[in-house]
Amino acid sequence: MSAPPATRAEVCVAACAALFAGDGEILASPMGLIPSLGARLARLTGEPDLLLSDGEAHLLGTDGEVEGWLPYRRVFDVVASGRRHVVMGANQLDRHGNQNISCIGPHDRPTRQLLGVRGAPGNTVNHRTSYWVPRHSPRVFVPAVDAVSGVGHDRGFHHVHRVVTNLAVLDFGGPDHTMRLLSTHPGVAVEEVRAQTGFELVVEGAGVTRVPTERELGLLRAELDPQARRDREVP
Ligand code: F8G
Repeated sequence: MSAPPATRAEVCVAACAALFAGDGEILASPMGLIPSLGARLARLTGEPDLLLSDGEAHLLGTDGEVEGWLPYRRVFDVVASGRRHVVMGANQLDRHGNQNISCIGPHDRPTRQLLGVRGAPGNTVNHRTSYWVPRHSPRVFVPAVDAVSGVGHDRGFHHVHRVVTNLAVLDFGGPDHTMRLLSTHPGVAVEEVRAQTGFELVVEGAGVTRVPTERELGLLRAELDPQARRDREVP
């Protein structure tokens, strides 16, 4: 008997795993559950050399065994070396890939104080950066961010790779490295993505996001997330 079809959360995990395709032996730094499951799935499938951190002081295998020592201060050396791929969250993102996790409203009198820029500027100028957005909406995808935390393509020479959301996968292959729709998840219409994006999106040539294979679904359901926590993040 074949397994139940992939859920939206599982499509998102596989899309996050695909972010790391071709990365080789670098440090994966996924923020949040779905990107973390994606990184571990990538390591178990196409990217066996990917280094996974517990976010504190150790490198871990996919089943949690300690493989190495990576204290917090050393993370900065890895960032500077460029051998890292971070998947960050975003309160706001614009079409150039500028990200805001700092504040909402004017910088001198914000209506909401958020996380602060954190490691975002250093990440975006030093190494590959992707974003995970669990609720694709015009509140997140804005014409201009209120503060720049992660630096976009219009502000420097670097690589903002892709954005994975609950609806779609996007990259920066539009004119002048602007945001482009790569694929919509199965069951999502291009028009829905357009309606949930607060700026004009390049949509020509967009396909449908790959559905995880039976092997990937097996790993995800039996080993990586047997309690299906993924379904709570993306219903
Ligand atoms: C809004 C909006 C919006 C939110 N428009 N309003 C309102 C209008 C909302 C709520 C309120 C709060 C290298 C490295 C680092 C390090 C080192 C090493 C990093 C340097 C490690 C430590 C460090 C950065 C990593 C992330 C962020 C992960 C998420 C969050 C989120 C949600 C950010 C998306 N658009 N938005 N509001 N960090 N987190 O109505 O109002 O504001 O809203 O890499 O750190 O320092 O550097 O954020 O927001 O990647 O992804 O989930 O704060 O939870 O609660 O929704 O309800 O209070 O009225 P949140 P939320 P109210 S790399």
